[in-house]
Amino acid sequence: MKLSISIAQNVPASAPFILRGPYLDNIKKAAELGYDAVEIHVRDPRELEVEQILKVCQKERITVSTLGTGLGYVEDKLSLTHPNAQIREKAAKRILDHIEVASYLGAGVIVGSMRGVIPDTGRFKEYENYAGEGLAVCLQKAQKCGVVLFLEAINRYETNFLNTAADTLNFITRFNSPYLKIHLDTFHMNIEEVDLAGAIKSTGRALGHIHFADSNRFYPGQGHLDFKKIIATLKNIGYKGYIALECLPYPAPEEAAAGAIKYLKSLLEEN
Ligand code: LER
Ligand code: MN
Repeated sequence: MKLSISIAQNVPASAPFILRGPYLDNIKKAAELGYDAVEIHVRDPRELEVEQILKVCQKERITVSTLGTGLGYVEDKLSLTHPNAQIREKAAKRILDHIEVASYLGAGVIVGSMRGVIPDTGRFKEYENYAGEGLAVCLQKAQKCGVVLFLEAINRYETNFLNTAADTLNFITRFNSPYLKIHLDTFHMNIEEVDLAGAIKSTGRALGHIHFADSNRFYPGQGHLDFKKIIATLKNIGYKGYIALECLPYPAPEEAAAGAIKYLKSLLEEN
């Protein structure tokens, strides 16, 4: 399993991304620390210097595992379940832009917070269908571009839609596409799942991406999650995707980046 680290530019301290600042500098830093890949979080992917990123990645022998779309929700309030159809359309258009850029970078695209929150639970099905329609549009382009979409299960304090592995598994079956996979995040799982290992096992081959953060969203080893067991379970289901570190930058970005890889490499070797 390969290790990826989240990088972002101009985000608040409370955002769960480790390395912050210019993307090119952080790609170099991630490579120096021994990461196989970076996960780029960007509000609008058209702002990325794609050629420069590819050049640095090639030179540093590192890849871009994934593009995160969530800043489009946090900063621009775009979502696939917004009551306003024009905003739903803009959200899908933003994800399409991510897919376009991801196809150049050889990356996958995360749909996490961008699915939004269902505002009127009395009309849950209607809003669920809006998300389905938006995702279908994105999936069509993803298939054409050879980009895999990762739909993330997110805890109840951030959204009321797709909180668990079971919810997400159930939702994606309607698409029956190898280009739409489940994305788990150990921080959210710790809040939602009865049994973390059981939830991972239940996703099986449908699992495409996983975020690692400890129970407190600090880097793995700084809380009380059993990463030894989590890694053993991922191995057990034959997981071949990335483990991407999406954690708070505490005690400091570089310390978290270095501490996480040291801890996880030891567990990966021992398992
Ligand atoms: C995104 O990957 C995620 O996990 C959300 O909690 C972001 O706030
Ligand atoms: Mn996540």
